Order: sequence, then structure tokens, then C-alpha cells
Amino acid sequence: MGRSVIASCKYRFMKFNTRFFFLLAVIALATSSCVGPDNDAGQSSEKAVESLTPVPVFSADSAMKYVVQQIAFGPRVPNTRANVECANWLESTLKRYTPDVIVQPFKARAFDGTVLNGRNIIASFNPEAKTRILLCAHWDSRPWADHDPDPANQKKPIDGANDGAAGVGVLLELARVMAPQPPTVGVDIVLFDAEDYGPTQANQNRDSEDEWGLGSQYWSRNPHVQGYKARFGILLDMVGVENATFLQEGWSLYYAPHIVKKVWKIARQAGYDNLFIEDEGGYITDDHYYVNRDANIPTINIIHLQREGSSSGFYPYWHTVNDNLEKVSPASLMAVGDVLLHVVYQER
Ligand code: AHN
Ligand code: ZN
Repeated sequence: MGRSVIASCKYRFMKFNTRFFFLLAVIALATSSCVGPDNDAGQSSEKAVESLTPVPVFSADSAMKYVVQQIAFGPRVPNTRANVECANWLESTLKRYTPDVIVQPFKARAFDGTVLNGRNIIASFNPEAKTRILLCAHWDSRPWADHDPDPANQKKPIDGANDGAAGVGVLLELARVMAPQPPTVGVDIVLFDAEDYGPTQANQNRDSEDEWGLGSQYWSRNPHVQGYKARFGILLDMVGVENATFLQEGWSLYYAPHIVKKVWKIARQAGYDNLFIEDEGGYITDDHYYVNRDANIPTINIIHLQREGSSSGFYPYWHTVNDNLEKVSPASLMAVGDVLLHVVYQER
């Protein structure tokens, strides 16, 4: 009996000993990986892991739904009920994804003297982050289809499915997928109002440079945060065109060539070089021009431009009543959204 007690004590001691040495071994291993000669390798592999922070998955269907919802309000022409209702919907939709939504009301005089009551809508992610990226699009639609070949349509407002709603659809989808796993940097989505109230064909011969982009002009002089700065900005315009060709727009290359290079490179790596074409397009007086000029933020424009098959250089249905839902391609929204996510999630 005595023997068995001794034996069991010895056995217990041995068990304790094994545990003890096992514990020691674990501690030794753990500390050696912190302070040992592998230290650098350990850190860089940590960095590699960090840079592989998963990029959220963009849903083309969801982006498409956001486009459909905008079109359902009717043409989002400034000073109309559809415009106000859509603004309210944009605000409440963005508030589902971030508490930091600001609506910026403004008044602007259009080329024809009309005073427009506009609203820029701003949604911020990581509002405290110093390094920020600006993503923008216009959400209003043009009051006149002045490029329509049928004179009977030229005074009608347009749906602006591509010219407005597509870019906004992409950005709303970005907000949705960023919300549960925000990027390292801060992101501000700015939806501009009163972009497309520029002079009609009949008023073309005037000096009309500052008559487009009234919302972006206002925001660029009065950003939602005093002294607002961003590392860079990206504007989306007419991004839903089927088989879109995003040529490198002139002002983008002038003000922010390094951002054009960065974005087109990421697009190529992601397999979208059929859409993101490394070739120069013309200079477009668009919202990004004012953001560059007045807010001093290097901002590029991802915009469908074509050299053939359209008199405007834009897509053939530009500023016609046929810029409608049927012309929006989920595949194009997908490409743009996926590229933007890769751009945003690689910044730190
Ligand atoms: C000009 O045609 C001068 N600017 C075009 C800006 C625009 C209108 N983008 C979409 N619609
Ligand atoms: Zn337009």
C-alpha cells in the first residue's frame, strides 16, 4: 500500500515535470520568435499579413439595385420633388452604413439665372483618420436631353442612369461593404448635386467653364470639414456603360498623374485592362476639375470616353432620353467597384 502511494507520488511528480518542461518549451519558442535572429523575418511576414487585409467583395447586383432605386424617383433635376426625395433617400441609405453623414445645403446660380437649391451628401468612414481618400460622383440628373437626335425630346429631363446614377450606385455599394470591415485609411464619399445643369446646346458658344459642377464648386470652396484634405480623390462619371472604355482623362493626367498610374495599374492587375485603357482621352470640365483647382486635392476622373461612334466623345446616349436603366451594365459597375476597393484597401 505504502509502495503504491510512493509510486503514485512519483508518477504525479513526473507528470508535473513533463508539464513544466512543456510549458518552458512553449515559452522559449514564443520568446525566440520575438527576440531571436528571425525577428526581421517575423515582422515582415506580419506586415505581409497586414497588407493582405481582405478586400471586401463588391456585389454588382446590389450596386444595380441602388441604380434602380435612384431611377425610381424620376429625373433628379434640381428644384424638383424627385430631387428632394432622392436626397433624403441617399441620406438615409448612407446612414445605414455610417453614423457620419452630413448633408450640405447650398444655393447656386445656374447659367440661365435660375437659383438652384442643391444638397451635397457626404458619408465618412474612419472620420478620425488623418489619411483620407475622397470618392465622389454627382447624383442629380440633367433637366434637358439636349443631345437627343429627336427635337421633341430635347426639352425633356433625363433619367441619367449612366450620367449620375451609375457612379452613385457604385459608391453606395462601396459604403455597404466597407461598413463591417473599414479600410485602414479614412474614406469620404461625397455625392455632388447640381453637376449637370450646364448650358444647353443652344448656349454653347459662351464661356461656360464654371457653369457645370455647381455642387462640386460649392463643396470645393466650402468643404464639409474646415481645412479638409485628402491624399487623393476619385470621381466616377458614366461608369455603367456596357463595355465601357475608361480612357485617361486630361485634367486627371494634368493634376494627378501618379493617381491615374496607380489606379490603372491596379485595374490591370485585377484583370480589367479591357475597360481601363492606358491611353489619353480629352479634357472634361467635370467635378474633379473644381476639386483639383479649388480644393487642391489631386483628383482623377474615371469616365467613359470614346474616340469613335459618338459626336460628343461620351457614350452615344449621353444627354438623351435613352440614358436609361437598360443601358447600365452590372459588369461595368463591378469592374469599377472592385478596382476602387483594391485601391482603398491597399492604402495605409
Ligand atoms: C462638359 O461637357 C463641358 N462637361 C461634361 C460634364 C458632365 C456632364 N458630366 C456628365 N454630364
Ligand atoms: Zn451629364
